[in-house]
Amino acid sequence: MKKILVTGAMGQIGSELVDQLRHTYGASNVIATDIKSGGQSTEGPYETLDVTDGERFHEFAKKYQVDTIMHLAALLSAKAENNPKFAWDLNMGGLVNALEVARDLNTQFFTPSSIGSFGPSTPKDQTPQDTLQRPTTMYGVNKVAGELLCDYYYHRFGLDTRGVRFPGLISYVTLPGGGTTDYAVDIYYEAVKQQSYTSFIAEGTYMDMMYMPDALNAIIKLMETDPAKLKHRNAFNITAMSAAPEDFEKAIQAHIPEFKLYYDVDPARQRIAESWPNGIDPTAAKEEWGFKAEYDLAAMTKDMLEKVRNK
Ligand code: VAH
Repeated sequence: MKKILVTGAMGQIGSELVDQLRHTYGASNVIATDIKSGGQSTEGPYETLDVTDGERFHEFAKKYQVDTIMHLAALLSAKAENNPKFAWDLNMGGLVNALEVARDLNTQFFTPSSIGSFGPSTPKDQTPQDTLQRPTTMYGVNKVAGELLCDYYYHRFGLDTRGVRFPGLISYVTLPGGGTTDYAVDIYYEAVKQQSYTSFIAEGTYMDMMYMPDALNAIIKLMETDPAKLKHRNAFNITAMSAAPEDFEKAIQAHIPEFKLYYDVDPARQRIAESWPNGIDPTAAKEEWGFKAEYDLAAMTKDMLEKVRNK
């Protein structure tokens, strides 16, 4: 990877990934793009790009002669359920544009899938790398179709496509927008602000979670791995922890003893959460490219509370 174009650069992952890539590969070698105009915290090229505009996408990739495309622009699970047709157009239209640009310029390609690509008939515990995927959300349909599309471009055109199935990501730089796991971010802000939080996800609802530094390191490590080592290409299961709201409550109370967690369950997002696994098996990622998460719930909570307090 030498010249990288990132879509969705103003999003929860993109905003931090661009900074980390710029520190690693040089600011001028990382072209940040997003539908929002506005630029990045660290200096470097920025272009306003709607990924459903294939022409413009192609124009920027050629202009900067990129050798890698990291496609992050997408609508997340809860928002996608409220606007399924738009989610299809953005998530699938944007992805096929990204893959076509990558094919034309023969770049390396990364796009994330999600634990959202699994459904209620998927084994819920230690969810295998290769298993039944019948998601019941538009986001999940987009993610399964995306995994298959990326595999197709690899087998049909030899495109070097790679991806991971992200768990819920927790971060303090940019708030997530429209996800089902967003409660796990909001809880830290509310704990600092008012020592209490009302969760829209019910007690006892386990989902995979990961701290953003581990997510960013996983992307870069996967992309830098010798392709000969990869038996899978896209959609590696990766996770750092399986946690429910009460686990976050306990972890926060170790720092803020008076913290109180209440519940006001949102049926729509609860339904999405219950269709996803309790915990997935990341063995393939560990074996094929040395995936390792550094942060467990306690370490993440300590760092998140510090960072949110300083924000
Ligand atoms: C969402 N944060 O909630 C995203 C992610 C696994 C969850 O895909 O939609």
